Amino acid sequence: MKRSIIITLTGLALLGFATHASADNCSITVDSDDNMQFDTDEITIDRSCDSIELTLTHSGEMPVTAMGHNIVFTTADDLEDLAEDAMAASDDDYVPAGDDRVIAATDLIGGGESTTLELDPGLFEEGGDYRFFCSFPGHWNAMQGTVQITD
Ligand SMILES: [Cu+2]
Repeated sequence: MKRSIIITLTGLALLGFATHASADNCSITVDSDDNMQFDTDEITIDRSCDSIELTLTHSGEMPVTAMGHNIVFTTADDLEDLAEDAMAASDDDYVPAGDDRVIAATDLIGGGESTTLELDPGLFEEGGDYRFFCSFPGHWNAMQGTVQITD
């Protein structure tokens, strides 16, 4: 029963994307799973949006302590060092507090959970080279992607 409700909601969401293509640039959903994967390797930041509603879902079943996922935005240059340093920030859900290499980050979630971040597109400069990744220890190599900037 629960599954059929989820499928119905997904169908409505797809319908929404088809009929309101432009407005949906300001609302992004990325899924993650128990196989340490995001369902996309690219996130588009449309700078014409006042705000971007970024939702991360976790369609797996494993708890946050074993298969936690988040989305952290940073520059391509900072990605590797930040990802390494983030592993030590266990008290802050693996997002180092006050670290200016972190442009924005969602909460850390486990299986069956979701979280939404109101993202300011003005944080991303035109022509900048940005990446997103999961900062849970050991995940960044498999869970990362590029950021496309549009106006
Ligand atoms: Cu992860």
